[in-house]
Amino acid sequence: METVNQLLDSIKGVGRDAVRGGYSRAVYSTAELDLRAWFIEQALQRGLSVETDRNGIIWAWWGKPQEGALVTGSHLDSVPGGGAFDGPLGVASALAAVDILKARGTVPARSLAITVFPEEEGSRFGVACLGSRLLAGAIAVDKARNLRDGDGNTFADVARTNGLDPSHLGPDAQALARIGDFVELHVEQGKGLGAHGPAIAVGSSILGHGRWKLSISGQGNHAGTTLMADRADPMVAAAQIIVAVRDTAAAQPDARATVGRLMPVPGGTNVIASRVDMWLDARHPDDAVTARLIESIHGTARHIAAGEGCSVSLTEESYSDTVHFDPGLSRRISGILPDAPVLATGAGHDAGVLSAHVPSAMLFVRNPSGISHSPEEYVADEDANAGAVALADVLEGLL
Ligand code: HGY
Ligand code: MN
Ligand code: MN
Repeated sequence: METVNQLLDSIKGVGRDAVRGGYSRAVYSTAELDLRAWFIEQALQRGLSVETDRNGIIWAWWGKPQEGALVTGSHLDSVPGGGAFDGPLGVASALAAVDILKARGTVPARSLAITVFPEEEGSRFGVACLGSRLLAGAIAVDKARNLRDGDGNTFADVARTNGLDPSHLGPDAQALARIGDFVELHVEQGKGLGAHGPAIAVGSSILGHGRWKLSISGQGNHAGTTLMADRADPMVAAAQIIVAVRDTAAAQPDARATVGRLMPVPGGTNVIASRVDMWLDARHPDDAVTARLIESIHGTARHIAAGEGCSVSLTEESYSDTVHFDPGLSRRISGILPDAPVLATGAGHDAGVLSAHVPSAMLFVRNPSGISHSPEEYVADEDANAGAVALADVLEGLL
């Protein structure tokens, strides 16, 4: 029986990013397609029956596909330069948990499925949890179809290239009805599980979070012939806005706001940019506070832009309310794992999207540094194996 880290070792060469470090496994990239093939092979080796639904979600069934099944799973796509565990840990742990249950001679009273959701990170098409949002009807299908990646490919075209029919993307009540309970195991992306004590926690809530695009327009010009007094440089405005984002969030307890992605247009060394696009990620437990935060940032950005002779537009790209996991399911899981503390998370997950529709819960596995979305993300062997055993115990208790 392979351990979780042995399973992860078998994919450790897939999608390595020599420039950024870590892994870049964008949805439907060669790397993520290789991971999908790996998962399907692993599932078939365990005698699971595998299907990919019309939204590109992979379902590996122990028992026949049926309504009200017990489902566990996560994602295989990553952020650019991400770690080895965010997503794949949940998928590998689900495979290892099936091995453990089979070794125990468990006979499921209801079917069990392992799911792999596409585009959880939203790294290619900009909307996080795109697969589970499509399944649950949590995104307008036309908006999803017309999402574009950095090369201008629409999601519809990429989905078609990967065997899906874009006209069939969207809410799938039949597939959703197959989820009686959903449990996602995930690497902890914070410091809630300290270096000592329990290695596994039960999730309680997910911080509300959203993504906004800010476009700052100025006057493109020549870097050498344009006097400093004659400039309307959107990069200078952007720099001030980014600091203002930091200051605004820092002044609001529990708020987080990040600009991790910025794109000057045209982006030449000897060119004053004509426009700067940048993306804001903002989060707070209270959705109304997040809304006020964005309003404040937008007002400050307009003021800064005007001071630089520029203008700014702000567009919301996605938003997820704060999620509280199903209390009944979480209580049952805490009953199965009495030593596991209960932890809130600041990271979004497919379990969060599903929780509006089906009873959902999460397990977190210790990440000693708490660093994530970075090559330094780490889970020790013994904690990864403890996670698989905990997941097996939870699945056995819920089957
Ligand atoms: O951004 C998030 O919180 C998650 O990792 N997609
Ligand atoms: Mn992530
Ligand atoms: Mn994740």
